[in-house]
Amino acid sequence: MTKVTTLGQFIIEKQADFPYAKGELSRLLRDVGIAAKIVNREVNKAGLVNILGDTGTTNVQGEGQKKLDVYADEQFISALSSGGECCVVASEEHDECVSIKSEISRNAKYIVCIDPLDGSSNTDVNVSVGTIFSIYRRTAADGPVQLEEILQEGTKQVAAGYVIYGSSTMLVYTTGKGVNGFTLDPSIGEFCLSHPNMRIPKNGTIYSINEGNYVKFPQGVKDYIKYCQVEDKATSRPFTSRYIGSMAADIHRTLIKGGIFLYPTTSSHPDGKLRLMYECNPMAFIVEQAGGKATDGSGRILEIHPEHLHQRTPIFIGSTEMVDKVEEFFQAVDVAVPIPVTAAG
Ligand code: P6P
Repeated sequence: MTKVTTLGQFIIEKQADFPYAKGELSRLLRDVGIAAKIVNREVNKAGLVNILGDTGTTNVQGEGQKKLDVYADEQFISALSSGGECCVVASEEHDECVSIKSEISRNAKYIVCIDPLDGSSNTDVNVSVGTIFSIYRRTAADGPVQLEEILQEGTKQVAAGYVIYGSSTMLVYTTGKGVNGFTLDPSIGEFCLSHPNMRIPKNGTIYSINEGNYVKFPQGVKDYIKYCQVEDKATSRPFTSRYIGSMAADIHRTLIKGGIFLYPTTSSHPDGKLRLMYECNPMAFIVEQAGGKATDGSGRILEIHPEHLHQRTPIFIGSTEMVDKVEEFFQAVDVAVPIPVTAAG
């Protein structure tokens, strides 16, 4: 009979890893898990909502049916507010930070950056979507949270994780002591430890990029894509191309099977498309903790100094040897800016 370890049990068992946290971080991770279960229930019904039509339907509170990403945002903020450990939330769904005003959160020490439902447009076609979150500790002892307390480098994260709402729902997180994955068992409503101590393979044969943007990529990235497609048995090429268009799903596959996920700058997104604070930093923390690498083409994602909340960055993330290889191509040609591509391509 294998021992079932729930997320709650695991968090408490690992609490000893945090000298200063008197259960605060444990309670915060518990709150994230609660919201993830609530969002999972609605994501799984998304198809039904589309069948029933999304106007005129109301939820149990008699509210109009909400867009899923707005719903997810509300659920995570609500769970974090009632848990009492979070003082401010920086969410993709809000231009400004959301201060948590609940009385129970008066002395809260933690800041949460979150993409409540990343890739939400994929719910229309039943493709996996995800929640991505990053947790920082306040740098000031008390008083109103200042923006610079939120704009901390990724190396300062105390925890990071993602939820993937797919064929099964999983929560994967790190607190800087390795990466662990939990699968939701709907029969008991608990996330159960299913992927202890996750490690990403040092090398891989899957590259993941939206090749529809090929003509807009920097030359070095184009060169790398062509490198992946050359036949060479010694390096198991040509590699396989896999792109889901949902970051949590593409990174989850990369973490488990090895490979590389790339979202470079393009002429339409000169700073990259993906957000630093609540997509790239948490994923970089997780992948580095699992033995992989995450770079913006010239340096560690985690060492980027954030200038503003919704800042974007290019990202090359995954198996170390594959990220090293794309950096070679990228730096050989594109250290500065994308090179305008002539019609000849
Ligand atoms: P594109 C989803 O919209 C998202 O933010 C990430 O989840 C995903 O990796 C990326 O954008 C997909 O972007 O331009 O390929 O559709």
